[in-house]
Amino acid sequence: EEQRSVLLESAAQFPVPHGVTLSYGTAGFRAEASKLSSTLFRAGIIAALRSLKTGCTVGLMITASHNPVGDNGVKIADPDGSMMAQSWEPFAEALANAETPECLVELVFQFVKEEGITFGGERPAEVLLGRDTRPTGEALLEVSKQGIKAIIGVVPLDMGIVTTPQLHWMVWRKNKGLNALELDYFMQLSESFRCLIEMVPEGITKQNFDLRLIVDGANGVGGMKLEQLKELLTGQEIQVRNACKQGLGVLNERVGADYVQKEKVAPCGFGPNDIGLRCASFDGDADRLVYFRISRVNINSVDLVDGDKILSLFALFIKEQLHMLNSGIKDLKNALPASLGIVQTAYANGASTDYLKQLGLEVVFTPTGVKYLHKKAAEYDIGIYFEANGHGTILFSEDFLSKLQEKKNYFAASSAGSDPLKACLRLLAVSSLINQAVGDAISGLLLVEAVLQYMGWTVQNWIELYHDLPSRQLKVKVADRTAVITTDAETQVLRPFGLQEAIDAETAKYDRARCFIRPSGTEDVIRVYAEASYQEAADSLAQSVSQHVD
Ligand code: NG1
Ligand code: ZN
Repeated sequence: EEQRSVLLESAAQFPVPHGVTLSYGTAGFRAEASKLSSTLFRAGIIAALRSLKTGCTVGLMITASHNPVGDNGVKIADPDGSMMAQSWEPFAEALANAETPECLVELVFQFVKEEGITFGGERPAEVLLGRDTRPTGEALLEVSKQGIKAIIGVVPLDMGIVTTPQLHWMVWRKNKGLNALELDYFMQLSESFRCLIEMVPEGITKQNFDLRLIVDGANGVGGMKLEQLKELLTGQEIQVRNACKQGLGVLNERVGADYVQKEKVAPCGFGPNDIGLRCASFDGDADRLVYFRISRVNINSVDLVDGDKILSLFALFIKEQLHMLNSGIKDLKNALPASLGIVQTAYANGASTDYLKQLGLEVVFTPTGVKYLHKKAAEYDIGIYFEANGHGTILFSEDFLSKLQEKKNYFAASSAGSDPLKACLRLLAVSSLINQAVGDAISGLLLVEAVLQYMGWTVQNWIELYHDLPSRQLKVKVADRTAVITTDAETQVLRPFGLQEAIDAETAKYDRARCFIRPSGTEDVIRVYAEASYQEAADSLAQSVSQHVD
């Protein structure tokens, strides 16, 4: 009864705005910030209930990632640091859209009953809150706290301004009973990075490996944090631009990974003086990373190194370490076989998929959205997943990590300095450098740098791994995006009837072409993707398919 009145009273303070229906999409709830108070209050409730249900710490991150500064949003992290279980999304959506405090209370009580959740149990329940640098973040965070506190027995813990991956990492660590402060994050990253750099083969460090790297922080939280972490790194020359300094530049405005990847142009603050240098770009909450190089041919455009190529670099390195680990082992019982899986979406450039398959790797596809990729990657001993837009990471199974640890001890005792030992150490360092909870631009960047040094590669070498097929992405505004239903990892349209046949007919007009459409999970649009052997073909295929969608 007390619970009921607390909820009624606090919910009344945050009425839902008229005419706004929210869905918990690929990235949680997202909208124009002024419309989000009731949503953030309710997200607080959802997170609190999730914590009660799981008996663990969960996370609530306030960000709209690469979207304009006027937008904001919220997503909930589960105890293992991954996205909130999909089975809770319908409840989250219903709660966010409940029109009155009474409806809200009914929904909560009904759900709590179904899920067998008890209020104010003995287990301490806690929600870690974080936000990006958006000016609306602080007020929205306060509102979320109200929502959390409206559930008796749950406490909010404000982690302040953090990157999305930092918050997910903190949740994951906390539930493992490990130190989970920002400093712990920085220490873990810098130490594992140092370990990888120390094991770069002799000859390479002595060569003229160009240590210079320029990073575009998207005027967001990532650049700010990298500036701090940089102080702990040795032998790395990182220059951060668009680092979110007061009054200098707007978040995500003509900067950031999304802009660079989609427009294939240099972000603000980069110019002719940077020609030939290795550059990288984060998105607004630092969970996406792309690399690029200012084009020598056309100063306004860039040679892009997207998520697919980062994935390929990582896959190559991991494969090589696994090979090294098992090569020269005479006694089979000392071998450590590992399943290695590569996870992509339909947006992956076809040339990257061909390349990975040529390496003999197992490549699988899931629908767009981190939650799908992450889940699939977790099925392997080592699963590497990336979206073309630069979101991805490498997951190591607990079981494989403990075997690796055993091997390391064994080799350290029997064959110090051997290749298998080095491979063990490198793989262990990668597993602690790369974020196990979610894609992380900062840790991804350090791994790229370490692998490039290990290979002794320039950006040019990396770019030449394979040549991207020309592609085009368009979006079409439609009255109801849910009218489009897809299957087969979003590569085939089921509804409306006849649309897939039309896409097939258009695609057949071009050589080596591929095309698919899907409803966006974050915007009210249908996205169209086309790929072909030359740019004009990709453009015109995307164009004509867009007309069928309209
Ligand atoms: P939607 O709007 O569902 O396409 C976009 C990205 C996803 C993912 C989410 C979350 C593309 C084509 N889509 O989703 O990959 O990153 O945002 O931020 O880039
Ligand atoms: Zn993001």
